[in-house]
Amino acid sequence: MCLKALIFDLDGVLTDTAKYHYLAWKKLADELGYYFDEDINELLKGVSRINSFEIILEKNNATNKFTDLEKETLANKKNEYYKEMIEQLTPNDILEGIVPFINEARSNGVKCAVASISKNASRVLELLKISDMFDYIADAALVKNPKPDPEIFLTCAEQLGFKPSECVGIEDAQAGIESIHAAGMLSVGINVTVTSIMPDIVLKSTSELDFKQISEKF
Ligand code: B16
Ligand code: MG
Repeated sequence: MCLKALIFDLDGVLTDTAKYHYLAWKKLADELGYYFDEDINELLKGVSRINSFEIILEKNNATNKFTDLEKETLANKKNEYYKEMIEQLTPNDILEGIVPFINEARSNGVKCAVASISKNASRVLELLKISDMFDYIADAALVKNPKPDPEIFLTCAEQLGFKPSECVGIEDAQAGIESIHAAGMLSVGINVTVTSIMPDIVLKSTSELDFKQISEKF
């Protein structure tokens, strides 16, 4: 079996948008008088917007405080804060080692895709000026079952025309590693802090991404 595709998560793998997600949720939580800190933010990595808000409510014993419509309105408010913040992103915000790693993969005929459940993924990639490096970018709006379900990774493999066993998924979040394993792919974990399932390849940062090491692991 040889490696045909690399499927990247976005937030925490291609760039560090977690800090903007944190600041935007913090702003909303402060307005609502709710507690929110970096530890709770860790639990939101790779989790969809509405499920993230549910976690914040749960941590504040406020699960039944709002109707579904109110929850959606408040989560959208956080998204407006987030959208304003990410406009600061530039190619300097691409995480270390990502561009040479993708270039080496592409020059070896390996296809690349993005499997982010962020509905802002296209805008982020545009601001980083790396959209053209990917053969397929999943549309989060079409994903019915967010991570840890394998749907988004399976969709990427299918759209690229490869079997899951020919793909490697690269993730920074526990929910993402579970999603990759459920899809039947080899996983690379970047600084995964919450781990009930260990990634197949454990890295501390994107600067350790090594194309030869990953292809040899196949
Ligand atoms: P949005 P990923 C995820 O992106 C983030 O890790 C997570 O914190 C965020 O809640 C989610 O996207 C939804 O993002 O509100 O922009 O649609 O890690 O899958 O690239
Ligand atoms: Mg992520």
